[in-house]
Amino acid sequence: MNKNFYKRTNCRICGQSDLIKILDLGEMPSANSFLREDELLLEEQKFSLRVYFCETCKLLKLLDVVSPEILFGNYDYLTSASKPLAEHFVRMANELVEKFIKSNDDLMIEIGGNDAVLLESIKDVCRVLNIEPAKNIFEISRQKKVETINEFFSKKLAEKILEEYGSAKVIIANNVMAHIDDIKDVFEGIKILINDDGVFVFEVHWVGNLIGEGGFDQIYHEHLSYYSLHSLLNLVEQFDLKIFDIELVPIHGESLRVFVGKNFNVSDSVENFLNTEKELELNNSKTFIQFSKKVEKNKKDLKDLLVSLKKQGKKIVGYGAPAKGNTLLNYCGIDNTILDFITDTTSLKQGLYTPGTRIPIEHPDKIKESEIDYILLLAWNYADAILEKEKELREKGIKFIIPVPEPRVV
Ligand code: JHZ
Ligand code: ZN
Repeated sequence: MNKNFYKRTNCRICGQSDLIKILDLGEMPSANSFLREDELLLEEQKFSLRVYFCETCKLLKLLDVVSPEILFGNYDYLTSASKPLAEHFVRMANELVEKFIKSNDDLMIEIGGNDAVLLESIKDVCRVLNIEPAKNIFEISRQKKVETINEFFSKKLAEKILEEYGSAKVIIANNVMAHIDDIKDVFEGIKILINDDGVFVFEVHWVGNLIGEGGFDQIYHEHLSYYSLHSLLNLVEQFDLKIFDIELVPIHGESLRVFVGKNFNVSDSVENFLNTEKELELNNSKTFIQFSKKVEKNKKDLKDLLVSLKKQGKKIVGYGAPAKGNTLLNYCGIDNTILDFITDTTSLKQGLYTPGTRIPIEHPDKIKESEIDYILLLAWNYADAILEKEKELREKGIKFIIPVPEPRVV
């Protein structure tokens, strides 16, 4: 077996091997493997990006699994670089403290807490522990005086943590549940680490947004699973745990905030949300087949728009270099002949090039210094905040293009 990659043959929730192929986005490099200048002459490693649906447990997913060490061992994504996201996590931390933390000896653990934006904000209220596997990021978390373990979370690690720190009152996992192939091992670990009054709270992008108002560009190798409440119930019920509450939160388009515990009363929100998903037919493969047609049209319309603007001599740049942008750019064939550069607030990304399409990433000031006509908003999930922040550019006549779910010029 290739140690960088393996192809699953069955569903990671229910084991079914008879799966329906929904979409093929072709081969592309992993979305966060930004290139240094000296790497531009080297050939990039590319992996297939194909999406399948399981009729049995209703999970939409990838079967092409790139090794987590390649994807996350070194990671250029910093939570703190996106102000709206950082504010969202600080709010979440306070809400969780209010609801579940009773004493300053209680332990709050975050799985994949990145540069510790969330835990740092409440580190004086209770004991906190970040489990961050990226070698270049866990140090940032420690510098913020947040206790941090530089490992991937697993059942084995949960046993060690229990021994060393005791059980957790709250375990958080934001934007990481989609990334884990052996998701059952994670739930085994959660079960070990929380007591009867402990909660596991996670946020994960909602598949209803992926196929609806959001964009197909959320599909990339890091995102192995595209969860609905339907599929999550099928997963969680295997572990003597219960989803007792669920909310839809306006982050990354729309994400699910899911509350899991052992002995909590189940709120009406669970049944209500299940009904919402039934109305949207998220339990039906036909819905996803229709979505795949929408994706092809999105690609064609966006590429046609950009090519026609280039023919008119317009200068176009990108705004934000999110992981999802690299799915969009690679799948639509938008490279450095169309976008002159992309700006990004993440210091780690500035000076690098986008994987596959090799567009240079610059400091945000570069937009102000350049004569440009259009901005392709790759970080479309922060559209409201960015359009407000960049009022001056728009007043100068520069137009923004929101690329998904269909291109819009604003
Ligand atoms: P953003 C991340 O994906 C990473 P990405 C991860 N794979 C995941 O699961 C999803 O989230 C859900 C920049 N920016 O948050 C900062 C500006 O330049 O949409 C970021 O590089 N100016 C774990 O990477 C990028 O855009 C701005 O004003 O798709 C946004 O990345 C703002 C607000 C952001 O996630
Ligand atoms: Zn399944």
